[in-house]
Amino acid sequence: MSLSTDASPFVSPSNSLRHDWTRQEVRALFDLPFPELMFLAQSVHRVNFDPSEVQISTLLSIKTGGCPEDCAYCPQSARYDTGVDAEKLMAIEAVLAEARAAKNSGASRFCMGAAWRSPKDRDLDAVCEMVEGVKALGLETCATLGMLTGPQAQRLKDSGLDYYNHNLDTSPEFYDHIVTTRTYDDRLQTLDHVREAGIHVCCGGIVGMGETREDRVGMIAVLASLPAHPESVPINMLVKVEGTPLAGESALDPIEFVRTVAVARITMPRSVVRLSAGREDMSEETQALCFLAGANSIFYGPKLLTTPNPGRDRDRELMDRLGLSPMEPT
Ligand code: SAM
Ligand code: DTB
Ligand code: SF4
Repeated sequence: MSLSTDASPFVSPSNSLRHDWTRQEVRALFDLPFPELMFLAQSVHRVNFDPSEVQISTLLSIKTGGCPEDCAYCPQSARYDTGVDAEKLMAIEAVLAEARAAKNSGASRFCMGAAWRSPKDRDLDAVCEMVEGVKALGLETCATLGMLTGPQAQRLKDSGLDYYNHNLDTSPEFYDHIVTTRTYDDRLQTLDHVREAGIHVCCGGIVGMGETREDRVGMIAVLASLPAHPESVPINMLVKVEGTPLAGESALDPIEFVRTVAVARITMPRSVVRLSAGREDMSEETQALCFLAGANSIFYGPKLLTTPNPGRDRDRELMDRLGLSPMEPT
């Protein structure tokens, strides 16, 4: 890789999308001097987005805890003693009240998360009613419910679901260090069902789980080589939760986090890249670098699913200081 400020071959003149990213190319991006990487990321970002706009999503855990899966990062797995108790699926009216509040505080998308391996058909009936209700409020809808069959994805689409979140989390090689109760291929299969149903895909991963840079390279290479790039790519910094196997993991260098965001931006130029979990423990300077690296979405509101997120006042203040404004839904 030459040390040049020439953005080619990554910013193609036709701004066409590539789905054939090799690990070698993705690794070369990660290895760039930081100023070169940031220049490329900004060049790509500006061709495709207004760099002062940030998409605003709010999360709600509609079914918390008691999950049978063993994801080593997750406070909601029934296998770990994290103090998160298993609850039942929330009532529809309570979910709609939260959605109304999210809309009034400025969110344009409402993401409903459930601690399931996969939804039972009876549960899906209730979630479909929630999706219809949230959509009727004028919000974009997103859900993350675990693995889906093709018909389940179709039912969600028919009820008005705009996005489905299903993360690949890490590289194929590192996956079974993190989760043993399902496979990478299971994840890819659900993503296929979601795509086939015509729902927008929200798919990314978590860094800071003790993976190597090569695992981060592998994860981005898989995401950027999907037949269609996910419309939304959440990059999460591990939230270390006491009781989970990853609680004692050492912190990832924030600059490496920013690099991961930049590489996601360059390889998936038209995707909205979300600076996702982990902002509560991230400096405002690191967050600002993530926006410079091409992140253009956040979760807004004081709680993610079970863990804290910066308060609304703090985020409004940060956005004001950086001159960022909310992105209108497309
Ligand atoms: N159960 C469903 C599933 O796993 O697909 C949906 C909910 S699950 C909590 C959604 C995503 O949250 C996971 O795929 C993971 O990427 C992210 N996540 C969970 N715990 C996390 C943590 N401690 N830090 C960062 N991200 C986390
Ligand atoms: C995503 O990529 N991150 C969100 C959302 N999609 C569902 C979840 C973050 C969860 C952080 C841990 C918690 O709050 O339980
Ligand atoms: Fe369950 Fe999802 Fe947590 Fe894994 S990430 S334990 S599937 S809630």
